[in-house]
Amino acid sequence: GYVHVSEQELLMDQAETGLEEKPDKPLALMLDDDVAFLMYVKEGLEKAGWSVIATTQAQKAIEYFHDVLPDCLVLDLHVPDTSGFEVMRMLEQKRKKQYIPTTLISNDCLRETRLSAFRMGVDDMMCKPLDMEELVVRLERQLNNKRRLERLLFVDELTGAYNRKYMNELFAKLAADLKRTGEPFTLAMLDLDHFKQVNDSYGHLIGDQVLCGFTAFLKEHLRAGDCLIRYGGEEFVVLLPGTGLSEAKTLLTRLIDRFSHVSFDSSSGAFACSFSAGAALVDDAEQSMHKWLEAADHALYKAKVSGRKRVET
Ligand code: GH3
Ligand code: MG
Ligand code: MG
Ligand code: MG
Repeated sequence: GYVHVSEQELLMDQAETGLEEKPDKPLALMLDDDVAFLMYVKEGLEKAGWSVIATTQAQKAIEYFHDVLPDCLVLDLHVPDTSGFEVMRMLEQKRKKQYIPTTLISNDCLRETRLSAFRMGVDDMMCKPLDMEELVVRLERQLNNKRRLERLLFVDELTGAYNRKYMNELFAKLAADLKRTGEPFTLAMLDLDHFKQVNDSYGHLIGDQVLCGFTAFLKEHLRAGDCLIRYGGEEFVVLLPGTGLSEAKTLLTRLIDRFSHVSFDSSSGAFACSFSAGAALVDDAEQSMHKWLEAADHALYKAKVSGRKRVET
């Protein structure tokens, strides 16, 4: 089911992937020992629509970084007892896993400084006195690149649902939340019923349209914090934070019912599809994601053998 998506379509799709729905402002984490300068930049960025966490202490910057995971880092090269480089070194492991564009701001813009900065892996560098407008433009460019990269990494091309790579990341985060708060969440596996027959009767292109329509339907009906993942061909996983098993079952039953009213077009007339679901309660942070996927898959199997178009736990 490979479909070529043009650049234009990809841009249009941005509006529909959860990544872009995020209404909250982009977050910059800034370190500079010059308080007046720090405040000046913070205010400038905030005016341009950013949230800014600003600190004069390198140690604090590192703590905040782990707590909030900013969209970008703005580091002063010269801070007492340490340097922007040192902070980057300390965050190296984390920066390897996530793309957090880092801008270095320096008093000197000597060739040697610039070379070391870019050799260290900074993404951008600016000099003092700072051109505020230029910083904003540069950070926006970085943010766009970051969003674009995340889309390429985490979003399924055909449907616009998240992919398994994203599921791994999100599951780890939810498991960490569970460990901290003790609040379980639900993992459900959804599978279109007799989807092979859709392909066989109407062709693969119509099959693809059903997959896209199914995704659009689910996105419309899931709640803001819920996450939809295309797990495989016509199999989807939904992660439902803060949702227990009986609530999830109610939700999925309602979705199954509503989806039966969605109709798809084909050259031989309109048709409807159904899906089945299996849900598992994730209530033990020590267990691997694999175990919960297996549990949900087992429940899904029960739903299939007991007649489809239903949810089991
Ligand atoms: P069941 O109710 O038991 O789930 O039956 P099923 O026919 O849905 O299940 P089966 O696993 O036999 O078939 C899944 C089909 O999904 C087979 C495969 O060709 C189709 N499929 C997988 N990925 C895509 C895709 O990207 N596009 C299209 N059109 N079809 C796909
Ligand atoms: Mg300084
Ligand atoms: Mg199926
Ligand atoms: Mg299947």
